[in-house]
Amino acid sequence: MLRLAIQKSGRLSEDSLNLIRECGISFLSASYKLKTEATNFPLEILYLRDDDIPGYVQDGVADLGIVGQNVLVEAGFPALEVEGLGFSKCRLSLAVPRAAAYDSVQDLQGVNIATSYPQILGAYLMERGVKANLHTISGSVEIAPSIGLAEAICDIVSSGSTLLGNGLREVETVFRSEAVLIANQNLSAEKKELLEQLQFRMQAVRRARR
Ligand code: PRT
Ligand code: ZN
Repeated sequence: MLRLAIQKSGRLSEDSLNLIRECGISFLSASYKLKTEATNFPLEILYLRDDDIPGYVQDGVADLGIVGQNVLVEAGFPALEVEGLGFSKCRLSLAVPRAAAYDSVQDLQGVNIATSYPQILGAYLMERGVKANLHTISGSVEIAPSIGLAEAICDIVSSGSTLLGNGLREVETVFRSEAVLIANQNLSAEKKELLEQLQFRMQAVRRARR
């Protein structure tokens, strides 16, 4: 039996559940339950915080997971990725106050930047020879400049309306992300076979949607 970890409640949850259902896999889902077993495929679904999914799959507590590439790479396990799923597309971007002068990423030298993605942002800045002061905060990153915590931020953007609403302007795309299927790297032969069946169905669903 394969164990698949998906986000319990959030932006990935509905599309993750829909994808599994469209693969022809049936299961009962009650909102208070933290796991459920499929009735017509050897699959158990675990409902977790998205941040916990990469670590659980790395450790083999779950065999598979569906998570944003941003969370996967930030957690330090990019090698777990099996394939992109095409939903929850977004980008991790740097933004500064609308009126601030900005020409290039070099302008961030020595600047205080608030973010929930210190690993991805740190690597991006280091590649460009920029030394900034990263302040790691777990949420509401967009208010940091207006409360004097930082001169710039780096956060997830999709429509851009949150940046706009907080008087910020997007200046660099640091990372592009979508939901990805991830798998433990030491699956048994039987589990690998089941993963292949599942991937085959997922690819058929995606082809049919196009
Ligand atoms: O509770 P849990 O820890 O499981 O969930 P979470 O709150 O950490 O994550 P959640 O549900 O917000 O997002 C899950 C994943 O969805 C993210 O890791 C991304 O891969 C993806 N995703 C896609 C997004 C967005 N779009 C998005 N717009 N994640 C967050 N946002 C936020 C962003 O942080 C910002 O505050 O939405 C705001 C910006 O949106 P726009 O449309 O105003 O630009
Ligand atoms: Zn989270």
